[in-house]
Amino acid sequence: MTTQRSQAETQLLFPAGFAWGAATAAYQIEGAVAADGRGPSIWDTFAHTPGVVLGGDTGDVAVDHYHRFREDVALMSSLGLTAYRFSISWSRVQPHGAGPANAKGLDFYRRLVDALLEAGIEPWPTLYHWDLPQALEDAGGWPERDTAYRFADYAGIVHGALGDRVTNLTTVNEPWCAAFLGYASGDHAPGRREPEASLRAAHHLLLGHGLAARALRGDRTRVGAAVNLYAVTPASEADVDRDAARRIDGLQNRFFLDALLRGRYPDDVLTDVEPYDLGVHDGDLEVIGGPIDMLGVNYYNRFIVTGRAGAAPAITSPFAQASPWPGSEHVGFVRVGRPVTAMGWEIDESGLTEVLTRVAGEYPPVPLYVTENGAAFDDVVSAGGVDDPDRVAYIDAHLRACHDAIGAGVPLRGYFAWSLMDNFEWGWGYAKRFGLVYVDFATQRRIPKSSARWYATVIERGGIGIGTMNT
Ligand code: IFM
Repeated sequence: MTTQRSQAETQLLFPAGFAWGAATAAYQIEGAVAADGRGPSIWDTFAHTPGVVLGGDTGDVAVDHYHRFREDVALMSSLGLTAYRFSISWSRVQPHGAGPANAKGLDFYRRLVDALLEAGIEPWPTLYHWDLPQALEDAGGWPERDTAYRFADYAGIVHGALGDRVTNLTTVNEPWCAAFLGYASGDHAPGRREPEASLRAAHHLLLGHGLAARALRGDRTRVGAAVNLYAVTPASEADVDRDAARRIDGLQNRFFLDALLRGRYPDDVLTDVEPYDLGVHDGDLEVIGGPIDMLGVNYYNRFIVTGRAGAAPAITSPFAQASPWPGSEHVGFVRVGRPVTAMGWEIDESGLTEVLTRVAGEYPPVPLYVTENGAAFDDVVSAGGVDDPDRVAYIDAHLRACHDAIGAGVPLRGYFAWSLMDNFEWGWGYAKRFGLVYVDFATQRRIPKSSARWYATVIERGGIGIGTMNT
């Protein structure tokens, strides 16, 4: 009894039933891009374009999860994960983005889901993590309204195949990135630099979410979306900086939150992007703002912004040339000297508490999950192992931030570390390692880092130690 009490007193415990997970995405891990009838996606095309991905890397092989998923599920099991968030490759399921399902593609996800369930790990599939079938991009991509309807059809196919064994289904992951890195800055596939198209893409991604959510919600299926939110702070109290913060908060956070949770776009953001036509039809926002069962929050860092000329752009790609903020291209991003990850992103866990309490405090109630949070560091193998104390410290600090949010009344129900294992980090190729598990990309050998062992202890104890990092 005494032992139990003293253990509880020295730990920050999370609520019973809290989901302890890790996350990945299809193009970043699966490889096998031509296997079993998979069609090309915009990321296949983009990654094979010279000069857009560091080192000319592609996801052709990635970490070969398509062939090694059983080994990977065993790894998850050894960490004690209770949930695993992954994405489904649309072009495995519908090679050309429309028409009948490719049975072999669906079978892969059936096998994966079954393996997870057998291991006692809850599958959390995401339907769209940026890999639009190339055929749909050829027809105009997300800026075309029809893509939203094609997405809803695809969602129905996946639900038909997996709906009997999957409870939590996420529609779109980080629609901000898909829209604005894909169609405004061109840092991501399909690499277009067309501000109006990017705004239409954002609207149609949300519409696709809404159409899918309306069709799939049911007794068994809980549907939500995952948005990447940032704490946004003006670099100074000057009007020009406060306006910059309003703009970035508007397009990065409120555009998506207001649409999903209130069924409207913020007036000030619509004014900021006034010259552009988003292609909104009557009734769209009712569809987008229809009920959801949970909201995923992806959090990495805080933006400190200025409207003054001469500040640096945000770090969105090694080759960044254009702004991903249409209508607010002048805004600059400032560093304040905090420690950075290998991405150059300053670490600020207080921003996570801030965004979670903001969503819970300012919007209609919805269960929240941190669906991504983690850090890249320059990990090295030494004596057969990988010691990554910086990642342990990062996740420890962010879990404390989650605990603070729960203490403040936020209905936070789970946490997914990004990422389960090292993988293809988009424009950075294989140069940035976010994994709890190290992958030797030449041999595909998986080596759990010390952060993986530490996270396993956290999961086992249901919380983190006060004043220590439970190592
Ligand atoms: O790797 C990405 C992921 O695909 C989406 N969210 C951010 C991660 C780190 O950049």
